[in-house]
Formats: sequence, C-alpha cells, structure tokens
Amino acid sequence: MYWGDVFTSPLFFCYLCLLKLYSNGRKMFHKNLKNFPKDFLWGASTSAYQVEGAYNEDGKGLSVQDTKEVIKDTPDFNVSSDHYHHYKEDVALFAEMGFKTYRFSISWVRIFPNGVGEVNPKGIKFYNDLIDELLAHNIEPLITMYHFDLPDALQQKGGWSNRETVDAFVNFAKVLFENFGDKVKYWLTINEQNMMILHGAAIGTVNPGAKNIQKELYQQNHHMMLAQAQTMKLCHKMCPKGKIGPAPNISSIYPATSKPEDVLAAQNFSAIRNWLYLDMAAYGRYNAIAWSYMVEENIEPTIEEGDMEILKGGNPDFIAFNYYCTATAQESRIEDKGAKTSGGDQQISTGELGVFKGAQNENLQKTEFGWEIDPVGFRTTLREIYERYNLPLIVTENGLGAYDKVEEDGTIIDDYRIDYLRKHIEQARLAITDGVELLGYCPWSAIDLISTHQGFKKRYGFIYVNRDEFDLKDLSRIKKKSFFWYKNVIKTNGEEI
Ligand code: BGP
Repeated sequence: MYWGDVFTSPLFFCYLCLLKLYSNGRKMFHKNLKNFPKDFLWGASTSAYQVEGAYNEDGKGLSVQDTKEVIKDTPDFNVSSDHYHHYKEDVALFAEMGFKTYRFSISWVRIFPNGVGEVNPKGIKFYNDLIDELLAHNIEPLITMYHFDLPDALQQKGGWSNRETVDAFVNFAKVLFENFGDKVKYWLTINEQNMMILHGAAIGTVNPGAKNIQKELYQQNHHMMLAQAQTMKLCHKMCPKGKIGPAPNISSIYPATSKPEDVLAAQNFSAIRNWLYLDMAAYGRYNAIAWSYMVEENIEPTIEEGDMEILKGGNPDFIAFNYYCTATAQESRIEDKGAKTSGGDQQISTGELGVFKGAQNENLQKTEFGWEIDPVGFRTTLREIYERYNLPLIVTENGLGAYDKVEEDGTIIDDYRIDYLRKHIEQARLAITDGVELLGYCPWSAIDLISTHQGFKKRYGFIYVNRDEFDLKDLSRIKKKSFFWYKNVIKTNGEEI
C-alpha cells in the first residue's frame, strides 16, 4: 500500500474523525482544570443609589434616580438599604465573607451636589471613610464612577445631550483621582452605558414618555464615550498605579436556529448591544455594523473635529462587564409587523424591525423575574470578549434576583441563588482553563438593595436587609445561607463550590 492510499483509506478517515472528536471534547470538557489565580479578586457589587439611602443628607444633591417618577408598587430610593449609616457593619460582614474586593459606586451628587461647581466635603469624607474601612479589612476598593445616577442639575441642562456634561464628568473624575487616587487601584468609568442607551426607560435614565429620541440617545452615547476616554487617559496620568476600564453589560447572542438569516440577526444584535460599546472603549473606533445601522436609521451622532483622536486615547487596562444571561435573536424582516423595540429591560429585548427579533431560548430556564439562566453562556461570553480584545477581564455583576423568605427560625435558605452562582463560577473556571485572563468575580449584590425597576422584593444579596417594599422595619442585616457558602468558596479560592 502506498502513502497516497493510506490518506484516502476509510480507516484513515475514521482516525481523523476520532481525532477531531477527541480534540473537541478536550476543548469543551478539559481533563484538568486550571485553578483560579492566587490573587483572584473575589468580591461582590452594589451601586450608590440602590444601597446607600440618606438621599438628602450631608449636603448630597439630587440625582435623576431621586427625581424620576417612582414606578408603581415599588419604593423610592430615599432609604434603600441605609448603607450610608450602616457601612461599618456592612464592611465587617463583607470581611467576614472574606471579600478581596468590594465593587461600589460613588454618588456624583454627594461629591458635586449640582454636578459641577463646589465640592461637598462631607461627600468626600463619606467615601474616604468607606475606603479606609475597606482597606483596614484588606478589601480592595473597586470603584464605579457613575452608575445610572446623573446629577439632576445636569439633567435639567440637557444631561448627556449637552456636551458640557462631558467636561463635568471629567472634572468629577479628576476630583475622585485627587482625593482617592493614592488608595484606590481599580476604577470603572460608567456602569452599563449600553443599557442606558437601549433600556434607559426601564432603569430610569430616560423619561419613559419620550418619543423618537434614538438620535439623541446615540449623541449622548458619543458624549459618554468621549467622557470615558478622557477619564481613562486622566487616570493613567494622575494615578500611575491605577487601573481603569469600562463596565458594560455584555452577553453572547445566539441565533434562534442555524438559519443563516438568524445568524445575521444575532450578529446585528451583538453589534448594537455589545461591540459598539467595547470596540469604542478598547480600540477607539465605531463598530462598522453598528455604525451602518445608525446611519441607515438616521440616528448617527455628530462627530466633531478632534473627537476621534480623543476616543483613540482611552486605552483601558482591563474590561469589566456585567453578565446575567445570554440573548437569542432571529431574523426580522422589514415587512414584519410588531417587532419594533418597546419596553424590555437589561436582559429582555423584543427586537428592532429589520435588524433582529428577540427570541426565547427553549434550552434555558428562567428566574422568578423572567430572566433566562445560562451559565454556559457566561463561558461563551468570557471567551468572546477575551478573544476580541485580549485584555484582562473582571466580572462586575452576575446574580439571581429572587423573592427570599425568612423562615420561622430566622434563617434564609437561598439554595436557588447558591445553585445559580455555583454554576457560573464553575463556568468561569472553565473559561480560565480555556485561556481567558480573569482577574475577579463580583456577583450582584453584596447585600440586598433596590432593583432598578422591580423594587426591594427582587433580592440579590448574600446579606438580607430586614425591610419590605414600603415598611422599613429595623433594616437589620441577616446572613443568608449563600453568605456561608460564598465564604467557603472564597476561603478555598473556588476549589469548593
Ligand atoms: C444591572 C445594573 C444593576 C442592577 C442589576 C440587576 O443592569 O447594573 O444596577 O440593578 O442589573 O437588575 P435589576 O435591579 O433590574 O434586577
């Protein structure tokens, strides 16, 4: 038999198939798992307006979250979890869980009650005290500068539609670097900028009654990008040891079927949901598909001279992202009726006529609040982002919103939350084994807090806060079952989950 015959023989073909199967198998299942890195940043997240309360204390101004119309059957953000007055107790509990980091946001209006102008010294003091408390417990602060709470005074002047807000933000960032830059290593610019553009009505950054504002929103987006790029540059100049990155909400998008048109729809959705934001943050350029979409819809922003140079100057050190679940898309034909985007929230998109149509994923279960649960999609998302940008990643949100119940003996048995987090941590470890550089994992949320639009009843924390929707009770803190579970996860560096 000649070599030529060997290569064309059925036996050789079988060998090739086996080899392929074996290597695919290894890629999906790995024989040996890599460990979480030694200095992995285990922690959890909150945001200022959702956890702090004290909405009008110590010189704080009002943000758009304080002034927005309160959603029916949900509370306002005036008291939230009253972390402002309980921060020492809360940090002690975080330390007890073994947190290596705590991701929280700074309320812009505590520092600048009007967004610009006079600095409020009591605001600086609160965050200095919080940072010192964390450092005293060996917890690395991971600070979001802006989490949905634009100063209302700026909103009155046009908010992000007004280019002056870019300067106001950069000035705010400068004051943060001046005051906390020597103590804080990890900074996040803007939380979920993509969700403020796509679902601003649900999260309260856009007036729900506003019509035809797409063009304005993409102009706002452009301004936020400019603010972000300048802030990243400033961080590198002012805080030589500082590291900074964006924090959008990123999800893999599946095509509903293998129909090529569905694949296109998934790519469309991914371009306008994910890559528009990260391509700009990482490469300083508009994603081509997203840009064409905006031009065709006549909603593209005006780019002034010099803007693209500014945008190129950002250079993040890492990419932080929030992940709750994947999304699924199918083709949407222009002639289809009823596919136009309306409502939805961070994880539920109905679609956009001629671009994509949101679809259910029959393979996934849902939370009590209708968000799909997809741990494997967490791995695909981690892989996609890392492959695309080659920057270290930090997960700044991931978690399960549920109705928790206090048992008669005072315990809270949140096995469903443990199950959700366990499966995601498992996938994070697989992604690390795949080669993804993951620096940290911060589930949402460290402690119960108010959801963006579904009230206090939608709880996420490891720590229960004893209050209801409208009855503030005693606001005492109770450790849930997940508290003890996560403590052990951190103690064993993710070995025991
Ligand atoms: C993210 C936000 C958080 C948080 C979380 C859970 O989009 O960054 O602020 O609230 O989602 O969402 P929700 O509160 O709507 O349940």
